[in-house]
Amino acid sequence: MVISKTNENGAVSFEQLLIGEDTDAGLTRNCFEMASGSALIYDEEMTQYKLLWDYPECSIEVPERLCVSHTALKSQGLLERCVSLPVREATEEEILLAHSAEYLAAVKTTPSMNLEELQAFSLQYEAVYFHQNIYHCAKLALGATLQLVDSVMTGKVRNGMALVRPPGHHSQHSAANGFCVFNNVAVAAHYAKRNYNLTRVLIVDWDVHHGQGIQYSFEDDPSVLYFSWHRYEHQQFWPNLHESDYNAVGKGKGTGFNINLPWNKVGMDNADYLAAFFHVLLPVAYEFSPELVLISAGFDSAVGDPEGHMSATPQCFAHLTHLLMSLAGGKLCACLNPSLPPVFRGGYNLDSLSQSVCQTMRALLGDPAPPLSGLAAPCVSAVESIQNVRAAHQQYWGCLSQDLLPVSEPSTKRLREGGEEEESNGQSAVESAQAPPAAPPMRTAIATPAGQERSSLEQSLRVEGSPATLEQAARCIRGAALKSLEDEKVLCSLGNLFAVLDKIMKKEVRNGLAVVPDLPTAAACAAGHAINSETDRVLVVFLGDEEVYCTSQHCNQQFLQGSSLCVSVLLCVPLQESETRGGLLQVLFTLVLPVAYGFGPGLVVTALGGWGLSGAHQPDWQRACLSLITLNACIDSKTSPSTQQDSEAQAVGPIGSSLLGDPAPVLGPQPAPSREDAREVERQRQRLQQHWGLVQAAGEERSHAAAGEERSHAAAGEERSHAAAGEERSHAAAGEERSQAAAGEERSHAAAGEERSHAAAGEERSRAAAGEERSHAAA
Ligand code: Q6P
Ligand code: ZN
Repeated sequence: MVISKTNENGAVSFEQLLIGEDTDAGLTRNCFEMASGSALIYDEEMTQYKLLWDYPECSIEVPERLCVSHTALKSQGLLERCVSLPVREATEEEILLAHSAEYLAAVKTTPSMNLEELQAFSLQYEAVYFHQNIYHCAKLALGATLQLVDSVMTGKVRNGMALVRPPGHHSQHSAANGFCVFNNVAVAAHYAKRNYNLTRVLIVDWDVHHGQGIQYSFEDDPSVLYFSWHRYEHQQFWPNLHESDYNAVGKGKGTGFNINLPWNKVGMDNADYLAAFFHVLLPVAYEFSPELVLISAGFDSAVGDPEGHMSATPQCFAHLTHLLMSLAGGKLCACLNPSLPPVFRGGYNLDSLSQSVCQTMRALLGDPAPPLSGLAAPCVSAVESIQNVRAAHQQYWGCLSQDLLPVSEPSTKRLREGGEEEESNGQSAVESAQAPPAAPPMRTAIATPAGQERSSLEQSLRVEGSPATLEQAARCIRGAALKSLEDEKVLCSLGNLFAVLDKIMKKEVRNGLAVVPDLPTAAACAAGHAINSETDRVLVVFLGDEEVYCTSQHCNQQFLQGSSLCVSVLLCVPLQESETRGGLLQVLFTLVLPVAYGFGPGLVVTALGGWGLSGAHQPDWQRACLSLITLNACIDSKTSPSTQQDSEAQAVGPIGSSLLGDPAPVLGPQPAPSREDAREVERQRQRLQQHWGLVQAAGEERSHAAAGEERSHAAAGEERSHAAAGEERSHAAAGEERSQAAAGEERSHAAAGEERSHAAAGEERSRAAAGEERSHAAA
């Protein structure tokens, strides 16, 4: 119910725009409990042990690993923004949560050992050394991790980071392994379960090595979901375990709660890592809905690491962190096991490791994530790994259950070759060491009803613009939609919308929110206005029900009006079944985020409508929060003015809260998407993956699942036909052609003049963006 009334100067106050059933309940920010601040736990004492004899296997595990990261945090001014917490020694009882009494007793004898004894003791285990002070340090490393868990669980801080040494994820019930003495993260998960009665803990292990120790600790435990990606190369890479492969899904009651994503090639980059998050980790993690997230944060998975040989940039870790921060109400503990210090790599100003650590800390502190490079598409080998782990888990997770994916025969074979040339040396990818520009001091601009500011969104900037004129609007949109602007109520709300946008574009605020009566028109105007103001690329996302989708169709062409510099993408995702949240999550992770990252917008306009947002269904508001937070993460110092229908004013509180950086509420375990939603998502996926590589979650076969269908999309100028033996596609828009025969595939990208061919035993890949070419000889 909306009434508009003009006052003397022609402005319509929002109080008059929004009336009726709207109550202040909708403007309450604290719809869930919130903690703030980030902890940093570190103690120099943990640098006080080192390798005392010649042991090449362990020579890279040096004390500098730790202090280098700490120094970097200090010099970037991040230390002072954190809550500093003291370390403590873990108790024996705590150690026993993940280790045997015999093992503890053995380790306890090491402080009094002489050099030969230490050496002999170390040799019972693999790739680990002992020192008189390591038992003490191992207790501090574990104690620091538990301090972090305590401060996050008690709400003293929202999240935090523990910088510890020795690391933990390889250590086992009765064995030290791979530089690790006690399994810090595994004990922390047991501890959190026991002390805080948690029933769902997520462990994300983004270290380049498989944390087999964590896997063993929770294999049959459904209350701890363990995700690890790792360099694997068909078991050729350490620790060379069969159980590190994708088919190790857990045991007994814990079946489905162990997720391994083995990388069978080196050189995995930002696109590969993000694709793993979009298509495996995030859907499963949100379905699981942890109460606490622990990251086993090794940075040997970043570019420049001599062990990992991967190519993801430090900036990528800000995004990975950000994407996990909407889980568990923001309760996130990053347990850092720093890898090699820069002295070993020729000392650039700020090396890959330090930058990765700082990027992670910045994300925890709530800074906007930096732009990412190289997001065209995951490589063939990564897609195969992703497809295989999805297939292995499809019977355990609703979000994967509609897939019916076959396990794909890897196109990479055992032999690793030709990898070297495709890796960057680390130096080039670690270009910009200078601190990113500071985020705007004020975070969110909100144009909402006057008179309701008493609510808890006081940290936002209230914005009210003068009503837009028809001429102003005509500069933003054309055609039929202009007609709807004759309504003065619409012009008034547009004035407010433009005012919010201007604040964002002048970088006075990071994001904003406006309530509008006509969603599609407002979104089109917002995009047009931004583009007119020299925003390069605008992403417009409609998330809503059928009604929103249909009404937004008519303004489709308005989004295509831009010049070559100004591109906007319109992503309409109608959901058939408005009752299930699974569908929304599916859309968000497998469609919206991949397209958003691939597009790299300068501005995101999220249009939220439908789904009964106006009703008293708090879960719906929460979903809205969630979608905004996640989108917020992917854009530079970004901005998502979300427009929404005035009938949904009650969602303003939760959404505003999200924009202000509050953590999303815990939604609880999520249902599988409905059949209808899943079908719709799949249909959209087929369409979108033609242009957006990150949408791809499986190899070529999946496009045949649709049983030899034929479609043509006139609008996008694309054509596709499937024949029994292969497929041909041409994409006018992307200037790309692809044909696949049984024995291989050839692609050429007109734009970049590149060529690829896949033979049975090898593959070639090239990325337009980077203009690079890689080739792998036949194995
Ligand atoms: C690597 C051991 C053995 C080579 C055998 C954060 C630390 C780590 C430890 C790796 C141990 N290499 N030929 O945890 O995972 O990075
Ligand atoms: Zn590692």
